Amino acid sequence: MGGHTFFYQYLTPSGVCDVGATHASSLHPSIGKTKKNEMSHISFFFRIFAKKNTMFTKDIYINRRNQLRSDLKTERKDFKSGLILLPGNQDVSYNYQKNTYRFRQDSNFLYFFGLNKPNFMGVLDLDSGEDWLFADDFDMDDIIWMGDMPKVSELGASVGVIHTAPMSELQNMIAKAVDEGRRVHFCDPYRGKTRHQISQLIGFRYSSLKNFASKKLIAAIVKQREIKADYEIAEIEKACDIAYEMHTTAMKMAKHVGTYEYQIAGRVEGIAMEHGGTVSFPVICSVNGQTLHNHYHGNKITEGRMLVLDAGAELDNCYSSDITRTVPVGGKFNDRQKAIYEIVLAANMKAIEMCKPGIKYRDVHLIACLTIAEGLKKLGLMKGDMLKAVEHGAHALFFPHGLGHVMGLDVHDMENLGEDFVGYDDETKRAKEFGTAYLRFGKKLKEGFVLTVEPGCYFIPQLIKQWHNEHKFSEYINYEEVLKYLDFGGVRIEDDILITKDGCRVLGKPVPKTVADVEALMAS
Ligand SMILES: [Mn+2]
Repeated sequence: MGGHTFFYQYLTPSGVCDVGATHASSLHPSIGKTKKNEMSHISFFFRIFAKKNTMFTKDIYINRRNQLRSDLKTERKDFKSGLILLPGNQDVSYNYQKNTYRFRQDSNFLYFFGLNKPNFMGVLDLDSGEDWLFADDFDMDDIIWMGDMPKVSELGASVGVIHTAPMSELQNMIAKAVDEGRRVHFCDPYRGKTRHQISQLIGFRYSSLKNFASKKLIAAIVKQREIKADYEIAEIEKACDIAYEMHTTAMKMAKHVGTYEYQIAGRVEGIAMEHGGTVSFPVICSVNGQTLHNHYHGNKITEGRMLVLDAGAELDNCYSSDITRTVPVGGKFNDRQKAIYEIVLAANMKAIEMCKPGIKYRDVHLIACLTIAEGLKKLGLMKGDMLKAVEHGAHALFFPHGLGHVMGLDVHDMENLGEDFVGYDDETKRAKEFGTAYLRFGKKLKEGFVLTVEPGCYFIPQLIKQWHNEHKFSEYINYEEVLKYLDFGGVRIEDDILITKDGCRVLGKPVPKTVADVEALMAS
């Protein structure tokens, strides 16, 4: 295996000729339908097997850049002049320099410049209104190892950028701007290489760079990216349909006692890759679902356990999905499993029912918490006034995370810009209580938001024992009963939804989630 092998897949053999075709597929009639059960098999297969495309038409990128520039220029005095720096990602080494991880483009760069290749830098000039792309053309060595790449000028033209130049000239442009007293605006980078690159270019110290990052730029980007256009929703829905295949395949495999988790995880990841992309985050596949992000896949699945699979697809253009299902190993829920599962399912469905523009997602989260608490009270695991229990955070023993997050080009969309800039605003501040403090997104919903709804119920032995020893919330928690569930594991049920004009709809082909539907699929 050569060091450059991973690179091949990012070079479209037809180069820029692919550009634009996606737009046609986005006109498919599945767009605009409001009920998930209207989703026909025909549209599902159309989306799954439609020709894969990497980019939108160049007008989309031109408009996105112009919108960002004009939003900032009209609303912000300090953006009347200067440069906006939008760095693309570089390759990252795995175990030695030339053996790199699969390349992942920066999502801001992808959103505004569309090119899914390493070593590009985008600049928006606020004074001249020009857009610039800086990158180096391939030399013969690059061509021998990695194949040909269209000229940077051709790639620029494919996304509506007329001004392109070698990377070395970026330094001159920045130096000139700094000399003229014009500001260079950027978002705080999350990768060391990019942090180093920007520090060098502007002349700030690496360690203090974040103090100079622009919060106003971040706010403007969030405002633009959080509302998904129809053609973006079509892409996200393709990713959801791939997740349908991943999850239903895993469910059928989980019927077979004695299978190893890694066999299921491997198949699931393979399905994502079969569709030209990859997984949107490392697969969570475990019979120890009480560990929220369990990436250990070495267990044999056994009767009496439940398998949590939290997995989604990322398309070749990086739009993603994120779905979770929990199924009984062997294919039949026992009574105890069914009881806990039904509580989480009720929370999932009630939350989805509530989602519409104008409602705060934190309120939806709290209703999901209440649904879980009331269900557990019926089972004898909690006691007392459940409204007060949720207010005080007692439910967090069982549901210690947030209800969901926004999703798009990133599975946790724009999280690199800072979770609080994305999920909270002046009106809704992050809560401080254990559990609700982990809610990534709490602000008011708007039409065009895409987010996950993922309640769960977990029995984390260490946490239960700690709270029990401290007699924590003993007025709300019946520890004697809870201690009988230390061997249970956890249940999470997650769907991806789009906020519509007056409600919401679940994206993608519905993955079975009622007890009857899950058992029927596992028996098939
Ligand atoms: Mn999620």
